[in-house]
Amino acid sequence: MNGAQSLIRTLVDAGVDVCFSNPGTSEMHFVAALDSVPEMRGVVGLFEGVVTGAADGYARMADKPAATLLHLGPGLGNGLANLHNARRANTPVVNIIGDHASYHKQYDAPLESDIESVASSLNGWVKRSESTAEVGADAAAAVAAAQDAPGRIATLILPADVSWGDGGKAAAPATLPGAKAVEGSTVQAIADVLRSGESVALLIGGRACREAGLRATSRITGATGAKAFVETFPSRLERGEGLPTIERLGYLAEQVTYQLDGVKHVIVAGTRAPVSFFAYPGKASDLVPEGAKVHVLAELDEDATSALTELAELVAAGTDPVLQQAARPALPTGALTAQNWVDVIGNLLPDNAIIADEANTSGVLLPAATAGAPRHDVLTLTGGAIGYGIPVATGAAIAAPDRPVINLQSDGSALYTISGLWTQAHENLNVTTVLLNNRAYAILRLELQRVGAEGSGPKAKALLDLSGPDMDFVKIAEGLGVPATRATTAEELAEQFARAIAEPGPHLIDAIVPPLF
Ligand SMILES: Cc1ncc(C[n+]2csc(CCOP(=O)(O)OP(=O)(O)O)c2C)c(N)n1
Repeated sequence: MNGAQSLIRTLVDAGVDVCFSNPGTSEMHFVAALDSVPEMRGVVGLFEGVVTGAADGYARMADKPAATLLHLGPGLGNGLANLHNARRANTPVVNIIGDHASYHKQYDAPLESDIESVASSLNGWVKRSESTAEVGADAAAAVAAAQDAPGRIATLILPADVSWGDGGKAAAPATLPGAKAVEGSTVQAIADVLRSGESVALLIGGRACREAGLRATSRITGATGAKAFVETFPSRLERGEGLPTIERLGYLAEQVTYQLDGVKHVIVAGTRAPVSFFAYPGKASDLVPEGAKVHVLAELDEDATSALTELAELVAAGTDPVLQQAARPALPTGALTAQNWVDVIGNLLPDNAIIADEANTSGVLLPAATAGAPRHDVLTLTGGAIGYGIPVATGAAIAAPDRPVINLQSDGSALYTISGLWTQAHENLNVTTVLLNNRAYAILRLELQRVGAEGSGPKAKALLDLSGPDMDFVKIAEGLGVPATRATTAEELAEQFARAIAEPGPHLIDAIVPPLF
């Protein structure tokens, strides 16, 4: 066995059997080794941001990491923004980064770069494999590091000679300790806070945004009168009919200030106390109401779901969760607006859908329109680095081939990683992209006002305008192999969306919507 074969064998034995790849010469032995370990599925992405975002979407749905295969420092650098989003989602990812053969590095050939420096910005686990005999053990350690609670980016740097050398040994998977349990005394202390009679807000995140955590949270609020919120950008939120509907904390600081008005205690479980997404002149960065105390029920690496369930037993024994009833908006009519396009989605969302939400400003009314739709998962932009939607939808569709994936996708963000559509076509994935084409960086028009940037004029406006030429996403999608149609009215969107979800394979609908700002 050569090093590459031992690496892939070890990954597969540890359950990592999908590798999103954009390889180069230094990774050719890894590419060749795919044929000797048939259990590993290689999926090509045409830009590294697609590769890394797909690995994020995959792991959010599969609850286990995918591998990425990237080409030296520049390949990793191209993939960095979506690895950043994965890091903020606490998604486990195993990066395999090819490097020059060890004896070649001294020559400072054109692709020579400081891979460790690029990788270290991800605050995860980084290792360079020093010998062929060690690659298997390094790979097992990488998978374990990626899955160490709450999940992180593990990067294994693989020199070409280590990869092609003989004497590779596959390693057995490491045992994973799982999330740490919260001390009983902590749960007791939080129960006392809830019984204090003062106003309490419970903020949940991470794994607690799935059914068990949501049910416990609903019981707690029902029994104690506490408010509850889901963190602003959850990595995966389960919602819809039959689940408790817990409001998300807003994106704008003003919304959060309103949501937490009068609160004296903020309890966090699997997330952190709220902060403003950006600083604004004269406005607070810390969004915990003045004078309120923050109490940690569960840190990010602790089992927030079990802690919430134990807390519910203490303060809400005999109280059932409040479950969302089925409720869909009526099918609307007329030229597309911010309200009617979400109503179309709410009306037609298929059972058991996965929504990759990068609708940005066009999606402000989406949560209300889909609250009573059939049960679904929502994946959100955890790290604020745009261009995540198409890749994450791609990875989610590979993780969950039997579920319809709906990518609600703003135009500006789509263009960062638009080539991911080709991967969807190449793999024949069931992804329906509704492309919210507002021909603008609309959020930045709002932000331009909010940061108080005085005196902006036509030159500033021009930087935030995506019209002239107007982009034709039907042609772009078709050129990348994805069948596409254009909708300008709610009726057209409804007809095209119903058809797209009924047909296997990817589809894109270029939905022409007015910019909100
Ligand atoms: C990687 C990255 N680059 C740039 C930005 C800054 N940025 C934030 S929103 C935005 C424009 C978003 O436009 P679009 O996706 O069309 O959504 P809209 O605001 O129109 O709803 C940009 C460029 C970012 N967040 N991340």
